[in-house]
Amino acid sequence: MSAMFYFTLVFFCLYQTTLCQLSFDPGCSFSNGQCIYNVKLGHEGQCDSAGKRATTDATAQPSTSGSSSSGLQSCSCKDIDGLNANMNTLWSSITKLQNNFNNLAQELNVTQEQLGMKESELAALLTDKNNIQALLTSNELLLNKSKAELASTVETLNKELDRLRATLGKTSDDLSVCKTSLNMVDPTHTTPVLYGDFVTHYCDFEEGTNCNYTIESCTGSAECWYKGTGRQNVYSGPIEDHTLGAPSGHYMFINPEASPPYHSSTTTSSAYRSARLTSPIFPPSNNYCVRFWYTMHGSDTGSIRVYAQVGGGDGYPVYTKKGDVDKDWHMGQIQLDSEYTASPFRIVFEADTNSYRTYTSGHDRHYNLKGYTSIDDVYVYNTSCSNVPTCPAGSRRFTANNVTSCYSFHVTPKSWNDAVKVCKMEAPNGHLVSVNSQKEQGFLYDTISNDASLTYAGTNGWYTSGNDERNENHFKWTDTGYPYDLNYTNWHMGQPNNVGDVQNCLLLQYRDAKYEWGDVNCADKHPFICEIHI
Ligand SMILES: *[C@@H]1O[C@H](CO)[C@@H](O)[C@H](O)[C@H]1NC(C)=O
Ligand SMILES: *[C@@H]1O[C@H](CO)[C@@H](O)[C@H](O)[C@H]1NC(C)=O
Ligand SMILES: *[C@@H]1O[C@H](CO)[C@@H](O)[C@H](O)[C@H]1NC(C)=O
Ligand SMILES: *[C@@H]1O[C@H](CO)[C@@H](O)[C@H](O)[C@H]1NC(C)=O
Ligand SMILES: *[C@@H]1O[C@H](CO)[C@@H](O)[C@H](O)[C@H]1NC(C)=O
Ligand SMILES: *[C@@H]1O[C@H](CO)[C@@H](O)[C@H](O)[C@H]1NC(C)=O
Ligand SMILES: [Ca+2]
Ligand SMILES: [Ca+2]
Repeated sequence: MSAMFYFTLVFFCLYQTTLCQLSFDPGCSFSNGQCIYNVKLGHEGQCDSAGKRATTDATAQPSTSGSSSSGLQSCSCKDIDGLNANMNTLWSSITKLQNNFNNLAQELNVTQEQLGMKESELAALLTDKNNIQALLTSNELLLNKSKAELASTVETLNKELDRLRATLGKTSDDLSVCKTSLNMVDPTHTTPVLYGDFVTHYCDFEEGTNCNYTIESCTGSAECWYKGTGRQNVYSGPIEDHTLGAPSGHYMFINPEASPPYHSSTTTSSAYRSARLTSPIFPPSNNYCVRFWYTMHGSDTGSIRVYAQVGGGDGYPVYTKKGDVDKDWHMGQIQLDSEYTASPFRIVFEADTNSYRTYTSGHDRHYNLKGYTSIDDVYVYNTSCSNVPTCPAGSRRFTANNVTSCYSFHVTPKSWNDAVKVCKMEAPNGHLVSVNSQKEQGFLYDTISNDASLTYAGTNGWYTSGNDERNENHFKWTDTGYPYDLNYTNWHMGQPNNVGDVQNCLLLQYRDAKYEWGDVNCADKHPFICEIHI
């Protein structure tokens, strides 16, 4: 019996905590599960009392504000600062609501699991069935009621978030119209961009189906795309795949060693072979944006050509890259207009090589096999490239050592590989966070400890991009696909310790020691932080 009462108490404490967190959310107060929302729209700015911009901001050009009467008549500097302040207020409200929402969603699940556990314990311990039944029913009623209230709070929050996003979108539009009409561009303030109604078809080539990309069959001496891990050849890139940046990640490459033709001379023109990797069919839209990562390295590197195949025909390439670049991963971007995208189409990645070997008196004399071309992490968006936001909604910006990034905190625990995938979906240059300085560590710690729901979610640590799968006890940051050494470190005493020989992932592990680091098993599930360099 005491077990059930204890549990009920715990449950209500959780529930109360949630309400408390929500009720000090500025602007949002709760009564009967209803969110009463009230945004205070700030109007502070840097304009003087006459409504002129009183700054030395070189990009605000007073001379052009006179000519702005040809644009928005009613738009003044004061309006801009007002809109700016409104937007920041809305934006921070959305972030808070989003965190509370995630927290609530998690608590609902935890509660259901706990209930199942305690019920079975009780059933085994107590013998008086009638009493138990009555007790269970009365507690179940209580719990059902609480669950329903939680569910309705979640729903209310969800609606509120949608409404705020819409308002923010509109304010953001107004601001940019206003700024454009005054010919003002402020490079230090980047308007948060909202996700539009586009979808992303993303392929990291980790699964066997290759996301329905097909490899042209290669017979005889034809060239072919292969799936690879790690480094194929000391003369060539890459050293790891682009997604995980670790030995278990995969990418596609053409293999000049597969069946290089024999040549009696060094004339390589007849050694030419090409290979194709063809996407599934994409449905029509006004525009498409394609982004992909490639390496091209080696003295005999050929080229990559990308086609947008409409009907049966290739047309001319929409993207071409030729020759030896280097061992690093680079991003290619293609903007496709409606001439290509008005009807269903496919994307074709074609790569070629001239590698060959010479043959003299029955012996292979020379292998000329230095021309690897690889691709990984292909993004196909059914909108134009300029519509795809650089940073996900709700992320936070921070600059340390001249590097600005946006960071998003994900409270639902995932394995390291699954967490990387979430970060990759956010942006082509997204990955788990790499903590490169004391400043960055401090920013992460401050952000988490200033937010009740992040503090609560991060009890058992946050994943970073640090990984030593390649070389035990040589942790590297993996965010670029070209793993690099930890310069700054912040290990907890006694860490890393590779307990059980299975700890290859770097966790911001010790909350009570300002998130000093430890190594853990990458299969363990933890909340995680994504970082996008901008
Ligand atoms: C609840 O748990 C189930 C199964 O564990 C999971 O599929 C689902 O996403 C969870 N829901 C939330 C809101 O966390
Ligand atoms: C509690 O909710 C469950 C599922 O919604 C339902 O099956 C059960 O009958 C409810 N219990 C009581 C006591 O109302
Ligand atoms: C992108 O595709 C999705 C799903 O097919 C569709 O709902 C959306 O309207 C499309 N967006 C554009 C801009 O075409
Ligand atoms: C691949 O094709 C199958 C069958 O048409 C479809 O169910 C699946 O969603 C596709 N996968 C991707 C990643 O497009
Ligand atoms: C940051 O960049 C500026 C201008 O490029 C340079 O003057 C400054 O030394 C850099 N600071 C650091 C810490 O690298
Ligand atoms: C590592 O840190 C030191 C000292 O902060 C700095 O001088 C050096 O440039 C850093 N190296 C890299 C590769 O960031
Ligand atoms: Ca990959
Ligand atoms: Ca450890």
